[in-house]
Parts: sequence; structure tokens; C-alpha cells
Amino acid sequence: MEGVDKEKVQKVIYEMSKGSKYFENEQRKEAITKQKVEHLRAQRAKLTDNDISHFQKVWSKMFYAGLCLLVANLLICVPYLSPNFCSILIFQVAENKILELEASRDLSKIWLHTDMDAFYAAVEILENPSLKGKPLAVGSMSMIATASYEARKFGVRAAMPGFIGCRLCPDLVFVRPNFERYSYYSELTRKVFQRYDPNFVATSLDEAYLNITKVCIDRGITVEEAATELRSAIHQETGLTCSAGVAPNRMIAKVCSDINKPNGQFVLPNDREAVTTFVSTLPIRKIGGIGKVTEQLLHQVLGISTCQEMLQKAAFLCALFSESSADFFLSVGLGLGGTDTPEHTQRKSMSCERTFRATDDCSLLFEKLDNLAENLADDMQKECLKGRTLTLKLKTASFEVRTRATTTQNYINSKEDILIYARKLLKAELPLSLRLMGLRMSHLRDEKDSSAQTQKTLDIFFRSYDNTNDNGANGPSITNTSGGDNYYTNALTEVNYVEHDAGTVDSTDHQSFFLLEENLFVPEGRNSDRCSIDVSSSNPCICDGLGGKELDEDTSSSKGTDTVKFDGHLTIYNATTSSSKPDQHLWIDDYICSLCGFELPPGFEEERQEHSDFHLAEKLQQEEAVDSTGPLSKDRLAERPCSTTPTSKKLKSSKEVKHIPIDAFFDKLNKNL
Ligand code: DCP
Ligand code: CA
Ligand code: CA
Repeated sequence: MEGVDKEKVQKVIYEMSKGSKYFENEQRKEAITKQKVEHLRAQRAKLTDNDISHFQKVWSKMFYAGLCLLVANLLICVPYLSPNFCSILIFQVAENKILELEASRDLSKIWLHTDMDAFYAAVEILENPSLKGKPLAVGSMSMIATASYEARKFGVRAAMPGFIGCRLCPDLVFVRPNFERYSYYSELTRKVFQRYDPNFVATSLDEAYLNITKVCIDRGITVEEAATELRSAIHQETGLTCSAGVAPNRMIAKVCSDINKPNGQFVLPNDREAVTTFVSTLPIRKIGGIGKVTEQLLHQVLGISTCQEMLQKAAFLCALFSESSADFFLSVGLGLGGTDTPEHTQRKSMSCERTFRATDDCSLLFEKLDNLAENLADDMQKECLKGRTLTLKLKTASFEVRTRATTTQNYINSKEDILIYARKLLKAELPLSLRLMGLRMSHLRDEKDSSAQTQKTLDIFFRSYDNTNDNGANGPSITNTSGGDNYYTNALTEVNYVEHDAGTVDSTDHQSFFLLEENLFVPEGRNSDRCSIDVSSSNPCICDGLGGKELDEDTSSSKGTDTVKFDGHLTIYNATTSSSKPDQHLWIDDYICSLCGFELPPGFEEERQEHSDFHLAEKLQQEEAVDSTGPLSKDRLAERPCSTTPTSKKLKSSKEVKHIPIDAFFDKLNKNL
């Protein structure tokens, strides 16, 4: 943001985080990124030698037409075959890929993306006009959910710990979040969306995608008029402003809604040239799904900064990355994105996970596993579902994440059956100190409708099952579905500089926050430590990018054609309302966020982590929101006027939250600087 003293902001953050476990983890992550860069550079240097295997992989998936073209070109290239043989092939493959993707371009739809301006803060100002013009933070000393534009000038940001916000902006005023209010206003916006696209896709309380093709044709209005009208209708209904972006696909529409923010709109015409010109200078980081690490890799290894440069470096992308990742990058380069409204499909899996204070006590670990199995069995039985693939997720004391999966001979859903397999999986990993365990059941069958309706989604399962049988194994096969034992994660890191605390807990990581169950606020209708379903009934799937292409086969596990189940219109993410489950985060089909439907291919671990952090932050904010005795000093805490919204349901209070989750903040901040 203009006017922000970035250097000062970074210095303050550095000073305040130095020495923390978080800091150490950041350094570890940086070292890993460096390694990745070096590895890729080395690969790149070897490209002309022999990368036949990669070439063959791409070759085998090519369309027939592309194949013919390649063969024809190869014949012409015969005299040059020797040292540059492979690079010629790779260039040809890249070119064909681009042609293939280009052929899929759909310019027949008009997508509009809306995003409310400084949403929580704007709602608070609306409710209490005396806050207008002040630097305002919605949140607490532990975590800021959002900041008013006045506060942003000081570098105050979402997902920043409040005490850092105070250091950056001494006059910062805090308001505690009130999620019922935000849901209320969100609902009002959705009533407006309904008028423009009954199948609109809401991706969060303050964002939605609308296919406005029909409304523009039916009413004979231009897309500019539709956007202006919609924004003013929202303002009329809510008193709040929003920004809009219009484009031929959702990926670009989202980028467009940010261009004239706040209270503005940007329309990209539905023509190929407009799109390609637009992406020609667009920084890759603007694209949903390209985060800090991917940005660094692409920049440092291939010198790619803009979307168009993806096309210029297409051959290298094809040679260095998996086919699916290369597809994604090339699509970004072409400005392609999702154009079809996501379809209602079936639930993919059910899962539960639990975070606790790190322990290597086997009996305690098995006890927790027992609880998980019970919760999972309970939920599966309630939904009349049985499954055949059980995955155990573990997070070690040093934050390494492992998953182990097993396929069972029969469909199961009883606690006893689940435990038979879960115990085997866990036993194989011990001894180990763990801070998180989770169980997920996939390849589900609906017992109410036990015809083979889910069968077509099980091909991968059957393949692995067949293999098991081939090996003559009777029991479950144990597979490492994470594609490697460990990758580092920054989701659940520790902070040691928490300012307040009466010393009730010796560990300062926020896992202990979860561990102390009495600290957990359990909104009515929710269970604090229960199984979550990957996708709640209101969670559909959205395709921001390429509509669910399978990416990075190295790390992906179960892939199927099914996505998720939901009712009514496409409300994708509703963090604060009716879910009867806590909002645990998982990647469905290994690429769809279980909470909001956002798609992120495997292999984008850091970006996924950032995304998880966002949800984690929201969850913590919700829990903190009900902490009436929080650490904010009275003078900082804005007086809340009597609510004018019908959101007076009394919230239970929890004990004071004492630990600060700041992980998400740093990435987000870097992005914004
Ligand atoms: N939010 C949150 N935690 C985050 C980021 C956001 O709780 N880490 C909440 C508060 C925001 C709302 O989600 O008000 C919408 O998020 P946006 O990223 O759209 O940010 P804003 O709407 O606040 O501002 P902008 O005007 O930049 O869209
Ligand atoms: Ca938003
Ligand atoms: Ca917003």
C-alpha cells in the first residue's frame, strides 16, 4: 500500500519476533526454499542432457493432434538430434501444450467477482459511526482480523498480532469481532447476488462469484452497468461498499476486483486479446494459488515475474515441473480460469483431527486415537456412510506432517473396525512425539443408497487394492500418501513472546490453546473437539483456476471425479454460521480446500500452508471473539453501541486466550508490502 513505511514495518516485526520458535521455523523454511531453488537450477542446467523420463510422461498424455505435429517436426529435426535432442522435444511439447490449452479457452461467459471493502471493519464503523476515520483493528492483542484503511497506512494488517499493530500504530483502536453481525450483513449481500445470479458462488462471507451472462442479455445492460448497479444495490441494502471485477473467467475476475479497490470496479472485456494483454504484465503473485515460495522458485530459477513470462519459459516449465503443475502455470500465462458453475456432487470423505500438547506417551496417543475413531465412527454412522480408505495424519513435535493410508477389504464405519486399522498405522510410526493426530475416511459409500453410485470414483482405490492382493497381503496396505515422510509446515508454530499470561501453561504454542479444552469456546450447536466433515453440507466446490485439474502426481493421493456435497445455492464458505462441526482444514481430492473450496494443487505446500493459516486465524478469532476478559486495555477497546442488527444471540465466554498464533501474518504481510 502506498505511503507505508515498509522498512520500518519489517523492522518492528523482526524485532518483535526474533528468537521465537516461529522465527526459527521461518529460517528453516527459507533454507528449504533455497534448497529447492538450487535443486531446480541444477535440473535446469542439465536439461539438454537427458530428461527422457519427463519427456515420456508428457508425451504419453498428449493429444493425438499434438502428437502428430511433434512427430512431423521430429522428422524435420533428425539432422539435429544429437546433443539437443531432448531440448527440441521439450520445446515442441511445450508448444503443443499451449495450443491444447488455448483450444480450451471459453469466452462465452461473463463472471463478476465481488469483494466487500475492509469488511469486518466497515461493519463495525457502520454500527458505531464514531469509529469513522480512525485507525481501527478488528480483533484482539493476539490477532487482528482486519484493519481499516486508515490503520493499513501504518502497516497494520489482517492476521497480525494486535500488540505488533499497537507498536506500528500507537493510536490503533480495537473492536472485538462480532461474527453474527458479519453473517447478517453477508446474508444481505447474498440476497442481492441472488437477483443477478441465482447460482452465485460465495467463497467467504465477503466474496462471491456471479455469472452475469444471462442477466446482461435478458435485461439488455452492459457488464459495466450490471456491475455498477449491483454494487449500488449492495450499498443500498447494507450501507457498505464493495469492489467488483468482471472477466471471462473466475481467476481473472478475482484479480480484477482488486484493481480499483475500495469501492470501485474493473471490467476486462471478453476478448482474447484483452485477456492476453492483461496478463502480459500481471505479476504472478496476483494469481490465487501462487504464493511466496512458488513466486520465488519461478523468479529465481527461471526469471519469471509476470504471467506472460510463463509462456516464454513454457519449455522449461514443462521440463522442470510435473505435467499438471506445468498445465497450471501455462494456463495462468494464457489467462485461463474456471468458467463453468461448479456442480453439486457427492461428499468425498469424512475426517477428524485433534491438536494437543506434544507427547510421546504411547498410551496417551492410543487413547487419543481411540477418541478420534469414536468420533469418526459416530459421524459416519449419522450420515449412513461407510468407507474403505483410512488415512492417519500425524504432526510430529517438530511440525513434520506425515500421512499414512490403508485400504480395507470391506466398507467399514464402526469404531472397532476403524481402530483395527488406525492402531496398525500408528503402531508402525511409534515411538514418536506427536502434537496432532487425525483420521480421515475416504472412498465412501452411502448406505442409504448403496448401489454403486460412488463406484466410478473408486478406480484409484481399486487399483491400489488390486496391487495389495497381487502382493498376497491379506491385511491393509499401508501407503505413504504424503509423497515423502515430511515436509515442513508453518501452520502450527510457536511464539514465545506472548505479552500476557498468568503462567497457567508452560508451553506458549497455540496448540496448548486447543489442548486446554476448557479454553475452547463451543458455540451452540457445535462440538469443540469432534470430527469434522471435510466439506460441510454448505460447502460446494469452486474452481478458481483450472477447474480441478489433477496436479503434481508425485504427491497426490486419492483422485476422483467426485467433489463435494452441498445444498441450495453455492455457499462455499461460511466460517461463522451454522456448521455443526469445527472448521478443520483438509484438501479434498488433494486439491480442494475443504472449508472454502479454493483449489490449490499438491506441490504448492507453502501456499497451502498460507491458506490453512488463514482458516486457522479465522477459527482462533472466532474463539477469541467470545473472550470477554481478553487482554485489550479498556481505552483501546472501542465502546460498542447497542447492536442494531438482529444478532443478539448470547455467546458463551471462554477463559482468557493466552497464546498468540501469528504464523499467518508474516506471509500475508510480505505479500502486501
Ligand atoms: N479476515 C480474517 N483473517 C484474515 C483475513 C481476513 O478474519 N487473515 C476476515 C476479516 C476481513 C474479511 O475476512 O474483513 C474479508 O477479508 P479480506 O481479505 O477481503 O479483507 P477486507 O475485506 O477486510 O479488506 P479488503 O478491502 O482488502 O478486501
Ligand atoms: Ca475477501
Ligand atoms: Ca474484502
